[in-house]
Amino acid sequence: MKEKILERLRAKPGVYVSGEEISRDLGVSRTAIWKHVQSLKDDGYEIDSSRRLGYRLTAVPDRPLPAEILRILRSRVFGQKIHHFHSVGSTNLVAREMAREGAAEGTLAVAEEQTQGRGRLGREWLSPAGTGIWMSLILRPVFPPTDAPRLTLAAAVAVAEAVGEVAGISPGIKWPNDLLAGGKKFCGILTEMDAEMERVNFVILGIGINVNQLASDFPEPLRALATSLQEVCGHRVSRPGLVCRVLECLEDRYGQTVSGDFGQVLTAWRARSTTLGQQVTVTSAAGTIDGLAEDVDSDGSLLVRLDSGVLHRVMAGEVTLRRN
Ligand code: BTX
Repeated sequence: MKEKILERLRAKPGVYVSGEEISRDLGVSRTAIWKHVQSLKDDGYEIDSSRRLGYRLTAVPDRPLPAEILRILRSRVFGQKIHHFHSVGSTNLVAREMAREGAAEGTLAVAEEQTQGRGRLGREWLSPAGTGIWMSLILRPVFPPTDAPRLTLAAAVAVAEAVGEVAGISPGIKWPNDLLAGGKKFCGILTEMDAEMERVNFVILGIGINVNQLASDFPEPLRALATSLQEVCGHRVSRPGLVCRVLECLEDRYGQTVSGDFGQVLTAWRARSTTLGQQVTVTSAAGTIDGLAEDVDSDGSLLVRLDSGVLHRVMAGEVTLRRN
């Protein structure tokens, strides 16, 4: 009903629509309409109310609300079902619960704010209210668990493409999951899997994008490392618009990944990589290695040519560029 009322107001932007007319057309009481309008105002819609004239929509919030996303989303499956939260611990945890309860592939959890946003290896992901995109997508790929790292690469490519279109910048990808602009990180991807030996039950693809923060919004230690799209492109970026484009690009790249066309994803990933061809230090649970980041393999691992000439495969780790 709330969505239907919003559609009525949106059809006549800036013009009063009488409560009586909405009440008659939608078959609900005027009190019920008033309550839905209050709820829309809580979501950030600016609506003038007049006893005599009715309701008038004057501004739409830049929030990743289902109504704002679904009216422009052109995907087939991804994001067609959206759960929006004003504040949540972590969308990855919420999405995992939904997946366990049987939520369909493509279901999206998105939050205005995360109070316990997570990075890899238990690290923290700063997710303040109102400025970023903090979202998790449920995937149910039919492939062996060993293929799951491919999804991180596919997601990095998809987000880079979406950001490129929406913000007009050309982001780089730092292996395996950081998106960079101007040498600073604006997006991180956290891929978590629930699997048996041979079978993936589901994957939660968590994507965090700094969209409209200012440099001064980042706390001091992060300021040197992190940036936002607004900082890079010089203007605010529509969050619902970007969520849509990310979902659409993701659906395409995911399709390639699960249908034997991962080569196309790899080609796009290589073209955007800021890691390949660089002298790097890789730190992982197995220790630290130095060498040339030569390529990325079809399982998503990084191939590093050690100074000894041996080619070393890195499945997971932290890459820093070596300064000579
Ligand atoms: P990561 O482990 O590669 O990056 C985490 C590191 O990045 C932190 O230790 C910190 O140095 C830095 N960092 C923290 N917050 C930010 C930020 N907002 N911008 C730039 N740098 C930051 C990356 O992990 C994976 C992040 C995934 C986040 C999404 S948001 C939706 C979903 N829910 C959830 O809890 N996580 C994912």
